[in-house]
Amino acid sequence: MTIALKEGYEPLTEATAVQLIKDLGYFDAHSSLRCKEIGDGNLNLVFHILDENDKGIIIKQALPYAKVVGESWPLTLHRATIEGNYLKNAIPLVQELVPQVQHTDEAKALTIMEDLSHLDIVRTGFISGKDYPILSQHIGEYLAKTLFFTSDFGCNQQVKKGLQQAFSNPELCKITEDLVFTDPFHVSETNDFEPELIGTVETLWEDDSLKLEVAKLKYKFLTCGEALLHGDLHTGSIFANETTTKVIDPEFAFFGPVGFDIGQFFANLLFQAITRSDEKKDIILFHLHQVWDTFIQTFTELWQTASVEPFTKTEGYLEHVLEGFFHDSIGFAGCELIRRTIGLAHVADLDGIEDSSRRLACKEVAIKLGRELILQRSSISRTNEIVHLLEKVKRG
Ligand code: SR1
Repeated sequence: MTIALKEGYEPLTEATAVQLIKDLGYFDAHSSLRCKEIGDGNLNLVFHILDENDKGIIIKQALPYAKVVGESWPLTLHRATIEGNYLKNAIPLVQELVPQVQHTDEAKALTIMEDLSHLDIVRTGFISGKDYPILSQHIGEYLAKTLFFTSDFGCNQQVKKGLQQAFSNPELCKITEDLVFTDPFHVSETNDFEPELIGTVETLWEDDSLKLEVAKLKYKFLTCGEALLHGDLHTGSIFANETTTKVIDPEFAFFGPVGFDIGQFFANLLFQAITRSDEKKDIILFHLHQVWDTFIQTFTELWQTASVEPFTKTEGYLEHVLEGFFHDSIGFAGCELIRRTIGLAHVADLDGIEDSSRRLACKEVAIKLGRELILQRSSISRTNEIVHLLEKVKRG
């Protein structure tokens, strides 16, 4: 199928990206620029442009289809506008944790932003054994601030309703509804797993108690507009080094359940906890505890100092809200573990393991841990219980 392109939209090439950036005046017309398309995500083109002095800039452009599948899966260009608006306007107090946006163009579906190539993609760094000591503190603060200030606890009711309209994102939500919550739990063309896993996968498909809990989580994702989510907060959406963290790619942003962003981050840490040797996984478990501790500490401070909701003064309400967020996070983490293992859009943490018996063993653990997290989410109240479950599942 050939996609009809909208007027004013043309997918960039390395040559036209250079011309565009010169036309916009970011570099001298006579500079000699180098440009490379570096997009390794599932959806977009990403051009990295450098001048003679290695001053760089990034152009990200949405394609009118999902790159991971091809033109047979058309996809709205409006996601570039959602991403630009999220980065520019919707995240008070986390400016230092996102890339600085220089320019957006709705018709061309592009966002021009600060060059982050001095940082690593966290997933890639983790796989190579690197650590980012401040990552979980930064992400805990990022989660608490973005989610608090766009929730009814920290955002004026009229403002929030307006933001909900501006961040209506039905096509991207549908991707998550299908790929995270529906397809992996049913026979579906989008599923993708090694034949050796069929026994474990069929057990999931036949597990009605699990399906009931996934249905509840999906319903929450569909209906619960608690706060403005990033919507795709895995470790491939985060750049970092020792001191700096930058969250990228918020094109899935919409008003949804707070636990979804937290759960996606939990799950993507857990892929590392599953695949690393015992000696090397402690730092990942530290991040698991630290992100939740920082989230509740920062969220609590904001609750006490920046609330717009009179009931936040009522004893027991904060604890009730945080407990709900935690249980949801655990359930959503379980869904993310399963979908990245047997659905569309896998993670390199698992797929990159060359030894096939180790790879399959890790995938079995990811599926089984995902199942346990979904089923047991309401009785888990601390992050170290997640670790205990992981150990139990690993023991078999
Ligand atoms: C068709 S898009 C597949 C996945 O890529 C994105 O990063 C999201 O995680 C989405 O589910």
